[in-house]
Amino acid sequence: MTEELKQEMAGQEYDASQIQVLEGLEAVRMRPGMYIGSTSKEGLHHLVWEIVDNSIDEALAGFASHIQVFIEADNSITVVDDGRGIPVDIQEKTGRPAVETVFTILHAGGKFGGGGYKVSGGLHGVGSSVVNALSTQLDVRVHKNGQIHYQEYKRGQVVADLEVIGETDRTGTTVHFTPDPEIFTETTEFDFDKLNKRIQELAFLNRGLRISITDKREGQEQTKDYHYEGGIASYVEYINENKDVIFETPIYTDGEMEDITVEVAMQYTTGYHETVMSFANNIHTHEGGTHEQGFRTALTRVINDYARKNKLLKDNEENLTGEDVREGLTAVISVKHPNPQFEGQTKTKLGNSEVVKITNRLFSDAFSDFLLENPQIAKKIVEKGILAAKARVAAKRAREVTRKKSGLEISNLPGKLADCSSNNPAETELFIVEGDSAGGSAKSGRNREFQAILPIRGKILNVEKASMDKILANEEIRSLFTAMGTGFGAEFDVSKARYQKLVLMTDADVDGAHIRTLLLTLIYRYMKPVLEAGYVYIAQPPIYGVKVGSEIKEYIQPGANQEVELAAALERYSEGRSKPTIQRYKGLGEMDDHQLWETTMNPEHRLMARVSVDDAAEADKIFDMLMGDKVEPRREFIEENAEYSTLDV
Ligand code: TSJ
Repeated sequence: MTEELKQEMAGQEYDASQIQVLEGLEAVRMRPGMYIGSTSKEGLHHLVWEIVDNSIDEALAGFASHIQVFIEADNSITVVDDGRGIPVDIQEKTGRPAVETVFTILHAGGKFGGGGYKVSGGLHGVGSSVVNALSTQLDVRVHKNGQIHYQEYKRGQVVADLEVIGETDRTGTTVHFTPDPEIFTETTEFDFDKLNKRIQELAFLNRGLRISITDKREGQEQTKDYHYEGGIASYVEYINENKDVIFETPIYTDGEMEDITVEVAMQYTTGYHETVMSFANNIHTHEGGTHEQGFRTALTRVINDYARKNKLLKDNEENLTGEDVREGLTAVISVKHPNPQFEGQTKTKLGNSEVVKITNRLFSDAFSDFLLENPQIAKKIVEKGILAAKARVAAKRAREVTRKKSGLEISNLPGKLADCSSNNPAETELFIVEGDSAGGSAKSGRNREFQAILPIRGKILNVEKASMDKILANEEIRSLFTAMGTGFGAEFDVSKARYQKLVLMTDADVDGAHIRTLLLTLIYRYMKPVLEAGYVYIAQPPIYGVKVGSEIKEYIQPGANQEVELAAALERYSEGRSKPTIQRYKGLGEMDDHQLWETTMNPEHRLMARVSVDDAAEADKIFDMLMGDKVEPRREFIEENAEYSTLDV
């Protein structure tokens, strides 16, 4: 309590309730932000709404029809209404006139008189006493019972008792206040556009209300007067003013259930943009809430029901989605609730759960009646939704194509893939061939009908150390996944494999073994289902061929017994007229196309080893060892594999 107040109290008898009053308004001045949100420009304008809301309530109660707001030349505000006038009789509890209590007791505004409900009140739920506390001066004139009752306050404190200052032939309340620059340190200047915008909105939200704003400040004198018999239907028309609409008059419905009134106005534009605005007790619920939820559900259901009943949607066609039926929609939903619960980050989400079913039922009934009574409009609405659904499906498809292009789908087959002509994965084979020269031989030697060749060059990426996007950025790896058509990562789908044989064809030397290990590791880690399905093979180019004349009679595979097998074969063919000769094969690159076909690719002669998951796991371990930080095991591996690969798969 200030010294000033204490001194005042010392000279006068105050009862307990009056001490509370003084302390209450003093608290408002101490922490204004707690009552009006902030003391910035926002808070300053909030004062106007705290006052205007009372007149709106009087209008909603059915007693006021005209509200005027003036920005006075000195930046003070006057609000005038033609309601019953704030009661001036002495209240039992306080022994003071009701109007004085309104301005001097925190939270007392509008709570007396009973009946109806306080619809407005802003986000902070405070009243006129707060405005009084934060104004250097405030005066009220109540026109009631043929008399003009007057009282003035300074920084919330009563200047003099309520007095009669004249006669009148009307009723109503006029409040005039000057915001305190000690509180509003940022600015005390009102923004006409800001007040005007909200005043127009209040006019839309309160059908039939006349509300005006007048700027009396020098050089910017102007008046805006609003009065919408259509209420929120006019709001929808206003929003759609410069848009093409699919029917002229907005659909409008209002209803009441359990003391909750619900109004909905809506109109479709020919465009795609959705504008759904909702309000609860004239407060814009930016975050939506239960009223919007009820509306959306009803809109979707009613349109689908109508479309089905009228065969606009066939039995085999899917329902329109909420998004479909809201394309091009402009809608305003306004509910008035005796006890609104505001939730969400900015307290602009209506939380009252009963509002879902009330809004749903009231709107559903009205809207389905409307569709029945206006079949041409109904047809247009349904057709617009169907068009939106088609566009949605097409857009999804387009997105998938885009994803395929940027990703690893078959629409973007790698340039160096020599694909086969068959589309039957059960019979097709993909050869991964090390090196360009072997790749060239394989391409010309293969059976184009069912064999595809993907040459890869050099060492591929260390998939263990690389991040997912690095792996996906690697050209060799991308080529492999793209050619296989299986997708990658979470989207991997073995059933999409374009080949049910994936054949690794690498040289029988240490580099070949290394590359094969890398490939197996990649497959093990990123294509495991392909391994599990048994699709992965390793080509087994022979080390020797046993030739009689120009014909190759037998191939000898590399291995520990290769010399014994060669001798046995020579034995078998030495009985004939011409002596068998030995053909020795080195790397893949040393075979011509015909030889490569005959020895390694022709299903009639070739040997291929199917790779099991365990084999690949082993390769993966070897890979870890090769790529790991330890030098010793790596050298051992390379020495052991110097001759040819002994990776037993
Ligand atoms: F907020 C305010 F107090 F400053 C204020 C109130 C400011 C303005 C511009 C208007 C009003 C206001 C209050 N306008 N109309 C009313 N009505 C009543 O307070 C009222 C009148 C009669 C009865 C009754 O039951 O007879 C009840 C009420 C709440």
